[in-house]
Amino acid sequence: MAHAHRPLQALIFDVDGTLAETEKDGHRPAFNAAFAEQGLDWYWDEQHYGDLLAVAGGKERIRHFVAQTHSELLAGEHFDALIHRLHRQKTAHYLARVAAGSLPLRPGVAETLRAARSLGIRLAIASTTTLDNVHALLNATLGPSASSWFDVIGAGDVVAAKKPDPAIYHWVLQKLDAPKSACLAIEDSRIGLLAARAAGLACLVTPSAYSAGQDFSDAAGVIEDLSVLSKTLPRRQKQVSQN
Ligand code: XBP
Ligand code: MG
Repeated sequence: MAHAHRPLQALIFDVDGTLAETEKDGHRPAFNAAFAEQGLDWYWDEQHYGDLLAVAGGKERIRHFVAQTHSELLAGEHFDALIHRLHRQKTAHYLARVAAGSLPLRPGVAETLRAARSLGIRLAIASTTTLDNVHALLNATLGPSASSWFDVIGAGDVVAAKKPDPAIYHWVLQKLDAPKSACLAIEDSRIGLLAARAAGLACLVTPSAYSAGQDFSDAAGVIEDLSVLSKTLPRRQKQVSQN
């Protein structure tokens, strides 16, 4: 049975891969710089990093890598402290890259955000990455007030389980206080799509460099970039999800 059509009230954006291509030249080199700083000879090349993206969350990703390649370290007394130290350093390197302006927004992102604001469609973020990273990216690409465009920013460790777990979407939906059927999630990856769908949201996918070719059969639509969305937003505002 088709559900009632509701006007679109809110867009909920993923960050990495969706707003900007942050993984290959942002997060990946930041992890490598942190490894080097700790005197570790670990290095994630572009291809290997693509495989590691199956695990969302930087700390979780490092842990997964260690389990695969240096499992003897896992039981070490100081292992958790090492993960946290590495991740703190990684975040500092990532923030420096963002502040340097090396990570531009993907096509159509700024236009979509502006179109939504002028139509009175609310904005939110549901990301796996660290909260500071989200603020820094918005600040560097859209100006110092851009974080305030978003009614809710859900990020990082605010929930215990990362995507594909729907926890971050549940958290954002609760704060947004809008019916799910009036919200649209925007993701670039299969794990993001799974998280949004498991929270009961319609999800539009804009595949990124690493996620191209993944299975998006459960998406409300697949678009090359958000330029299309910025143009169709007025129409979508009248007619949202059919699921
Ligand atoms: C993308 C991720 C993140 C980043 C690393 O999240 O999987 O883990 O690669 O971020 P999303 P942290 O697509 O949901 O924005 O190191 O800060 O965890
Ligand atoms: Mg993503």
